[in-house]
Amino acid sequence: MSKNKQLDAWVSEMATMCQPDAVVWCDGSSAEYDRMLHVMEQSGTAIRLDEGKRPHSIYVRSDPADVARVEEFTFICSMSKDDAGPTNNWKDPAETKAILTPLFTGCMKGRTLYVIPYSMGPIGSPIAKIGVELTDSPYVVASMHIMARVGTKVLDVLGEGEFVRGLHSVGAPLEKDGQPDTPWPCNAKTKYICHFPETREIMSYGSGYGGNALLGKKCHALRIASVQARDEGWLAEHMLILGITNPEGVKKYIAAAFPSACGKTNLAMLQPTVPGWKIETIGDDIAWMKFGADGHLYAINPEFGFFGVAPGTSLKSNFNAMKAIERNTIFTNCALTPDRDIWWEEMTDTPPAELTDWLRRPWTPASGRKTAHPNARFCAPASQCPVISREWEDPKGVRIDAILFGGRRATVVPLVNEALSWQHGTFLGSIMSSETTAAAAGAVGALRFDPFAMLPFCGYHMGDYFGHWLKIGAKADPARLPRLFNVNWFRKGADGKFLWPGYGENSRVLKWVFERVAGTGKAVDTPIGRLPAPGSLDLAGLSVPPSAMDQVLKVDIEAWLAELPAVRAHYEKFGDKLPQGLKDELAALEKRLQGAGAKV
Ligand code: SAT
Ligand code: MN
Repeated sequence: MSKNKQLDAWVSEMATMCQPDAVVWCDGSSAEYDRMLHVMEQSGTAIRLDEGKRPHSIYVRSDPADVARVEEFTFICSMSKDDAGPTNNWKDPAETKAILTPLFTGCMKGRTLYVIPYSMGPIGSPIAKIGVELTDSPYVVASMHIMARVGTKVLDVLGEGEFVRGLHSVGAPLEKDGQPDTPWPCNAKTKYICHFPETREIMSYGSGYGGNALLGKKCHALRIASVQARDEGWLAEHMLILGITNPEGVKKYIAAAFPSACGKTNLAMLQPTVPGWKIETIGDDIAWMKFGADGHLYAINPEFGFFGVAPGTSLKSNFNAMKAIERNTIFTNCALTPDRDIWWEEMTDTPPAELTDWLRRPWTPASGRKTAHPNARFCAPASQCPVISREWEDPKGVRIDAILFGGRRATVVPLVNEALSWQHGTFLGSIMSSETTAAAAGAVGALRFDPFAMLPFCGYHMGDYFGHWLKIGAKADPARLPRLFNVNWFRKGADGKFLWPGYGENSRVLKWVFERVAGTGKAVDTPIGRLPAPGSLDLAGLSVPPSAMDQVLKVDIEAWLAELPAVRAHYEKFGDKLPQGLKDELAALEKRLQGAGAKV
């Protein structure tokens, strides 16, 4: 029970429909978290890791059919189909409820319904928003404890106020008394991740994994919040936030949009190779940005933890993440060592001699297959990151001076490119493309347009979303807006190898971005934007040969011209919702490229 009549009425209505054995209101205490771990151990969902090696941490393996977000079964159920736009699956809200009601009826039999009040953002921050997730999964309860601020303190702030309603079920009722549970209950046949933007509701059925089930994250903080942001004049974005301090002690904040599993967590925590510079983390996945009274954009990280991709994470690639996951962490779909610790590809140079893989099979380095699922995850409190910024919980947020857009592009897109204006930067964000990763079910490595890294997360018509970005720019003082950049760490040479070492060396690019914002960095104009002037990118001590640097920074006119038909086809999808400003930018780019092409 709460002080909020609407909340109480909704919980009792949902409980009547779902028919759980019990309803538990989560208080957010550490005793409650421990109870959830215990429940998971008892049911076979989790194995407690060795207390000496990985204190207070558990290891979970999901059903092999429930390992990633399911974009195919993710729906935006706006009143009008047009509002969902061409990049979302749309379903009529009434018809969807007619499909979901029978599925949810009795779906929690034999289980407990947990009521999780959560705040996305520091509790009481003017940028934060409150939601309530109802779930029958103890794994979700424990993960939400890490990923959001949860419990009674949220209800105290909520009072009689509005909240986002999220109903989640694994869709696996225990019909008969004493029916044994499976280690990872889910519904192998039916999954629906549905969003009702007008009524600020989420209904998620059949999956217990990540973004499908932790409703505060992608469903609320991006899909529903993007609609709220459109209506209220702010930005809800798939971006990390970092602080960067130069040797003189001047600190600036940068937000950066990259698709899932493209290195946001690594960039947010990177250890700079440039002497004297410092990077600190504010967030690794989501940024909510609002204008402050001074006309600048201020960002908060609405989350409380990291839900990061495990494989590839090592002391070399992300020292700070490895430190953050030393304790109090939930690991999913990694491999298990004989002494009850976890391992995944590239965690150490030499794999352990023996493991149990994520599919519970014995594994040795000779097995010839991966031991962790490529989308295996760690879920750890953000406060455990050694370089978490002092300001990360500042309710007013941090002032953003630069925004980066980046994808995985083996060709065409150079290491860094500064937009000529906010409109041009919006254009660069809108034509972002990236090779797909294991974060979503489906093919890996296929090139797709992923505007602003929001393709799976924008809760409304992407053409209107572009228009919203342009409006944000138009209403601001250009001198106070963040500068916009495009980056690409993933360009490859003719031999198929990465040209740029990435990781800590990306600090060289961040330094140039910092200096551009500070007014000291030099750039040259090219047809696609402003690239570092010769000598302005700090390459001291870097072992990349000059020929590779030329390639990584190359503006390949022919390749850009060859890309334009695909850009045009991408734009055609948005019909008359494509803002004129972006049509103008495309025409201007084409003209500049043709002019440059004619000169060579
Ligand atoms: O599964 S999540 O959506 O939380 C992770 C991701 O795809 O970014
Ligand atoms: Mn993400």
